Amino acid sequence: MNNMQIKSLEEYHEKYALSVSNPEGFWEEIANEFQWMKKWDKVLEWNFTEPDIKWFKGAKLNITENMLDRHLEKRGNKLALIWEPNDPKQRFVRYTYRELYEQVCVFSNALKAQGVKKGDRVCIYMPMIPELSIAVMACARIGAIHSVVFAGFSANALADRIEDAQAKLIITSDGLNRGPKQIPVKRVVDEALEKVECVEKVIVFDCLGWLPHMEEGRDIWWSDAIAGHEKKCVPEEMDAEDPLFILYTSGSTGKPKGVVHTCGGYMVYTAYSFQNVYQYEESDVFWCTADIGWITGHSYIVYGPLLCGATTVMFEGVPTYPDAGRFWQVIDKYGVNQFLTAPTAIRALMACGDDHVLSYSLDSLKIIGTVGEPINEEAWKWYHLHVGKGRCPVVDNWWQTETGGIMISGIGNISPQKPTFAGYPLPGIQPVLLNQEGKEIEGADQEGYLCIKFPWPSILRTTYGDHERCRVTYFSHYDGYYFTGDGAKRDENGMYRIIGRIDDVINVSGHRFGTAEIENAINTNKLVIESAVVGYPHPVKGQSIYAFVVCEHEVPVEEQEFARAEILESVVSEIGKIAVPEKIQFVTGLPKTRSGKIMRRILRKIAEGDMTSIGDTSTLLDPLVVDEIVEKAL
Ligand code: 6R9
Repeated sequence: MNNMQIKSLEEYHEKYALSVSNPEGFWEEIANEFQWMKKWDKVLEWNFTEPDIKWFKGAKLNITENMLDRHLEKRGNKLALIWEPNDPKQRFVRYTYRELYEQVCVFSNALKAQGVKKGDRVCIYMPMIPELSIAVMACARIGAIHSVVFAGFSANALADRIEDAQAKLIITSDGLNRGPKQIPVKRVVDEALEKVECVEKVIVFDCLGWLPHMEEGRDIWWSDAIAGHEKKCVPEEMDAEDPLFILYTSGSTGKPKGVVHTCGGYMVYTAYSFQNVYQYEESDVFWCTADIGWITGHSYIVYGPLLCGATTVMFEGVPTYPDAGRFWQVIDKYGVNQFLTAPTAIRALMACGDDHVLSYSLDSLKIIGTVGEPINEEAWKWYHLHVGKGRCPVVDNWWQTETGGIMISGIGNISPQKPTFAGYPLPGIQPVLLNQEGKEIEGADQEGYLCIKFPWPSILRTTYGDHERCRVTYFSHYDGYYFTGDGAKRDENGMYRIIGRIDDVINVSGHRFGTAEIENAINTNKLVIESAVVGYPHPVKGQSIYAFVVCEHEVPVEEQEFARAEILESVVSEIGKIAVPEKIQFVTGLPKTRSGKIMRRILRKIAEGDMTSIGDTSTLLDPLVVDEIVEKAL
């Protein structure tokens, strides 16, 4: 996809200006680089009121034809996917484009044989193994809508997502490897399936040889499901605006929402952003360490790289197993040229000492990226110096599940870098800073709510099954703008720095959780009457969770350890280990306004240990509770 690659800063500015003055012309030229079964009647039709956004209206395509078939002639023998197992002693697996194409076709046929049709929802709950990518693409090939659920979510969280999407089939495995541990997966699916009724079939990949319970008539082994199927499968003709996938993400209220992305726009934007931000060249090897359970894995392990004919690395393990040099060892092993990871991983590895990184050459690296949360200056500098050896640009990728692809970021070695600043918007992206009244803030050195005022091809189209929720969450805060939920700052050169969430979303190790979601989980515990959770700064995780909990009876000190364990168990069971609070403080009441609203601002200050700036508490229903909470703060 070299034709759409920006090659200089000057060209970036030109392209950016064009994308604003003539967005339709700009995107049409890029869209022409892809293979369409039928081209569009209209490039863009939109309003942010309903919202109703259509890119490439009337066009027909199949995204996998663009990821696989299209490359066969030129890149049939090129490596498409390199899989690095959890255990470095185990053999790695490689797929050429032809092999991947064949595997996807076989599994597409297998899904069809299980009765999956265009428009059906398929839930994928799997470890980071090649079959996960194959399953994702097979769904896309036959027009089934995939909903990948991160395999660290609990049975309850999985059941909610299956139910919401009304998934008909689940693809899973017996268990998974995670560093030194092996974790059951099928058992979680079985438990989730006790709570839902829509699922007809479960395909199970044998990852660990565990022989889990197989429900007669419902569960089928992957190897049996694919047996005898052809290595060819005609790709389903999809409308550009047909849904491609659903991905659940947390917001400030209620249960996680199913963000819906569509075929045409998502294809164009993930490829465009990948090609540009990472300046991918034909022989490069690209590695993104995310899990495919999150949007970063969707867009920059599977879709973006394969659309661009790249070699993409997929890693099953964790950064610190068998030791803190694992990432660097893998980079040297495959000659990785572009590397993308999260600030939390950088900080964790930084804390393990420089020796682990200094013993690897990392000569192949050209560009290193960071994504998922704000990166602090110290981590940025360490990454640049020790991983990038002072010569690789750090591209800080700001974006969201809802945006589908990278929105604000450095572009390879082309645009300027400034630690902690994500940088300039990509062409086609029109960010603005709004003040509380919703007025655009102009000029340099300003801070405000980050919103986007014009659609780009991979903007979310709806939240599954509840369009009104999409409107209220993203398009109703400020008329005519997409609301990101982030606060940002713009410097004198127009570069953006993302400050963090301004809503009730906590970002723990790059994972998003809503405060309400965690509170609901805590409140399921029978000891608990009510709770309030807030985020506070954590040296490795970015943010950590602090829970203030009111119990039915005051919990004596000697019983607190037990009660804490019980509450943690509730969170593990409702959401998963990834969402457990670091601190739980038992309190007799929460600071509330007279109208009963919890004053999180005060609790945040207490969690941060900043007792001097708690501010005015006189409007509270019972100001005395604050004194008590402060006194016993953890
Ligand atoms: C891609 C992804 C989105 C939220 C987003 C913001 C935070 C992501 C960031 C960043 C600062 C970056 N975020 N990237 N903050 N700098 N480079 O992470 O999607 O899981 O939906 O999270 O993460 O707060 O609003 P998602």
